[in-house]
Amino acid sequence: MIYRSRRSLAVIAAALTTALLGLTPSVSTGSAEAVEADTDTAFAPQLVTVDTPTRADKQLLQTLGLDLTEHAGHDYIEVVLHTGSDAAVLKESGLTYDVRIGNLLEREARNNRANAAYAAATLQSPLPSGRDSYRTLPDYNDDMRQLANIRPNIAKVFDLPHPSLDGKAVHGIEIGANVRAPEDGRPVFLLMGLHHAREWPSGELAMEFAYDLVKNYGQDARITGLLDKARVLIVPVVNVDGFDLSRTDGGLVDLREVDDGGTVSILGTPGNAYKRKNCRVVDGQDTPDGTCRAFSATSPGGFGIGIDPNRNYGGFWGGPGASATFADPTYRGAGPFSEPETQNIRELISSRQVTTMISNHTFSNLVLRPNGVHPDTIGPDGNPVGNPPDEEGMRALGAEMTAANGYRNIHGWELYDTTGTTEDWSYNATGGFGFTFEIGPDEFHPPFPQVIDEYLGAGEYAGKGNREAYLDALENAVDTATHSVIRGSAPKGATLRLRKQFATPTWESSFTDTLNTTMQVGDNGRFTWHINQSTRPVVQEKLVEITEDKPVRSETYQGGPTTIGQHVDHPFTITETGIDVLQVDLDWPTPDDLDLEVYKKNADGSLTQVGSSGNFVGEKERAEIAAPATGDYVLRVINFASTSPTYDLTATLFDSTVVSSEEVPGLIENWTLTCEKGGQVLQQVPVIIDRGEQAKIDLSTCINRARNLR
Ligand code: 0X9
Ligand code: ZN
Repeated sequence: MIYRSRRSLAVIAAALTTALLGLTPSVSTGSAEAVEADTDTAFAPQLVTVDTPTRADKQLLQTLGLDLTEHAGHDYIEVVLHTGSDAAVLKESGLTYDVRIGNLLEREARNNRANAAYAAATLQSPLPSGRDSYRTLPDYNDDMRQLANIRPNIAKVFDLPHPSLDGKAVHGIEIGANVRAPEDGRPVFLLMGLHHAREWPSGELAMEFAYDLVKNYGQDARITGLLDKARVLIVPVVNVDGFDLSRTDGGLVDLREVDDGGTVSILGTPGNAYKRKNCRVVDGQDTPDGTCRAFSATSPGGFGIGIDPNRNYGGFWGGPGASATFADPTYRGAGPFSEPETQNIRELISSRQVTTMISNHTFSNLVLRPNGVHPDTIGPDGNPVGNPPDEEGMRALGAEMTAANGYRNIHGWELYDTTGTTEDWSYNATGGFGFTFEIGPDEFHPPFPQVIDEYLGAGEYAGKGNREAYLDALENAVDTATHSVIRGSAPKGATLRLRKQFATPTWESSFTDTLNTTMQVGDNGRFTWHINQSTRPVVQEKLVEITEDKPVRSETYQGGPTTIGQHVDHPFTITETGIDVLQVDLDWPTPDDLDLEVYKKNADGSLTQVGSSGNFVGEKERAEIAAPATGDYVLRVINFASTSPTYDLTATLFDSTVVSSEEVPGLIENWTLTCEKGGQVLQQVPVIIDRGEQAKIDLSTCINRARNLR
């Protein structure tokens, strides 16, 4: 699906509030006539997609004084129309646009109604926790404590090192067999939620996975086996300030629900339901606790305040796809890791051997893997960024996970360019595989039943869903083919430490990163330590390839008038093997609106969507399907809003040939392993190890010296 609706609805909520304040002198005494009269003429705030194929279009749009969202593609910009006069201004400009969400207020009110109805009708949901509604921040903290109380051998709560700017503690839960015993060299899987405040399901799914693991240890053989082999770290709420605001200081209330179909139409509360960022009010300054909530009352929806935690990580910080402007939704912050939220995750990952991690977000049904910028982008080292050296491995794991949740398995940059994201730092600094999950089809926090479906899977994914995808990721975390293992003998009770210090590149400079992890040697005097490779992906050698697409076959179909809302299917078959791209173009002469969807036909005749394009009024559509399999396809032309369209539909198969390639030489890096006893370093050795390798480490000097210590 095309991802475009990323602008905070909070802006809209706040604007609405202003508009509605005039309508609602007070809930109980408001004049019914006045309310109704105004409501009839009231403009429902909308989210629209404005077609801006040319620079001139973009510049024109920027002069109109409208609320442009930052989320824009090369040929469109999303805009919030707050009032009828906004809409009139846009219409008069001559720019064409497409209404994405016709009534934002009604949408939130509808969700609130659906949630209340579901919770009232449900005693126990099928989720591992049985919950039937979204958690609040205290709910998350209580749930983690409760899990640790119920099964203290399996679960333990930990504190992240930095409290939030508003002074709140940040907690996580560690789950594994014998979890309170000292570090014993098991690999770590990290699952996170709620970097972005409004993305509530991202925390719910992380927390449900915690319930699932804790409840099923000792019951379910697969989960028991995995928790014997690994430790799982779950931080369900990374951005505690933002989430708390979004969850409690926002939303819109449909008062017709409470006054029994009475006089008041709809009342919006000033709020932060769609806040994205953290609670930084002024760069570089902490503020008294509670400032964020107080301050946000004067800022539309809290939208302007804060730093985007998913642009503040150090890796390539300050590059494309992150804003340098404070009020922007993707504001990167004053410097790499300037925020407590990202410092917390940085220190967590730097102090453990996290071999696989997932950061949950909403929405778009995507599993995103590095890199965050297009491979052709010239990186800070002057070379094209290319694909990560582990492209194959991460793509394969992504494919496994998307077979479970039905999402699309793509690179981060295929959504849009980003820098300073969680996995672009963690993967390049540690080598541990990292993914962003964009959960759910089309809303930041949809009605709660959708959260259940996303976790347990629905339709053809029933019984799989993200639960299965997380288990796949956990399986990858323990798979020795995708990380490294060192083993040997060492003094019992000794502390082994792996340390690495290096310069992590930002877009324009670099900073010092330190990884420092430990384990304790058991009573048998042997150790097995599951670790990440010693050489960072970011400095590994790479092959930079310039490719050219050569058309192999092209078919054109012409279509005639259809009725609005109907579609025409064109069958298309691929017999050629090894095709790199199927490109489908849809063009038509009039400024109408046709959309395009591409399906692959399954053996049983059912269709699976493999591509779509539904962008702009009057703009031609293009869908690109990478590495299409042989078989039957359906090219569907949908009449979205056209009165008399004729169209040309062209399907072209391309082979990519490498026209030139250049080897960029790499570095080889080592871990420094120290063997420590009684606070003394008894031996220090460099460890050079690749992904998938296992090595025996000779620590006999440490053993001998430890003997002499006694
Ligand atoms: O923009 C983001 O931070 C993520 N989307 S969201 O709507 N949840 O805000 C996507 C990030 C994608 N890119 C990488 N993770 N590299
Ligand atoms: Zn997000």
